[in-house]
Amino acid sequence: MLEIANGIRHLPGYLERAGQQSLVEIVRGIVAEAPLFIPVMPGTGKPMSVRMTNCGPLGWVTDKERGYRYQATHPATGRSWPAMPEPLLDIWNAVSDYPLPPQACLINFYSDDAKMGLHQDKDEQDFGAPVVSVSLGNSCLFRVGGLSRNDRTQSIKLASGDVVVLGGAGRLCFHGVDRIYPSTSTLLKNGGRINLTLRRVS
Ligand SMILES: O=C(O)CCC(=O)C(=O)O
Ligand SMILES: [Mn+2]
Repeated sequence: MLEIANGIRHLPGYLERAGQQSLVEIVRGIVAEAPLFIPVMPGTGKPMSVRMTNCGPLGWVTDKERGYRYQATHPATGRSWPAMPEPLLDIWNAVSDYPLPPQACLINFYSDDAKMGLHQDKDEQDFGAPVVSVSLGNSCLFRVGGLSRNDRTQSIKLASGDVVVLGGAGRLCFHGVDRIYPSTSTLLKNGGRINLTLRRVS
């Protein structure tokens, strides 16, 4: 376990290969029920480069008109999100140090040229619970800063099977994904990276 900054923990290789493979199978099942959508920026409608879906009681969605929010149904199908799978609850229970289960798991699909700009996770009401993130597939360069956008940042590589916990004073730190490193993992047949973020919402 590496403490990157106040309350931000990096657990390299938390999941071994078999655990990573079974999560990928689970994610495929979720995507079959709850298809990936392309999120857009509120206001401008500019598409992000990641594709997303969710599982659990609530899912994070965004559109031009209504912006970032959590809702119980898929924006395109109108159906409830698939259930939170047991292996993700196990990870949360092991690393979150929080008494209640996660309410949302956002599933991000990065193609090898996708990235995610520096942002805070602040669409939740409960900042007492950490955000727990699981990386699968190709490695990425993850950037993490402080509580204001202009604070100094540091960058770490996240590899397949790594877990990151944004908790405590680090819960609201700015973070983002600057780049994906192609061909750094054989987990996903078509390359790219999957990131799962477990969150408490309310
Ligand atoms: O892909 C990652 O490692 C981070 C994802 C993230 O920050 C988010 O979905 O809010
Ligand atoms: Mn985030």
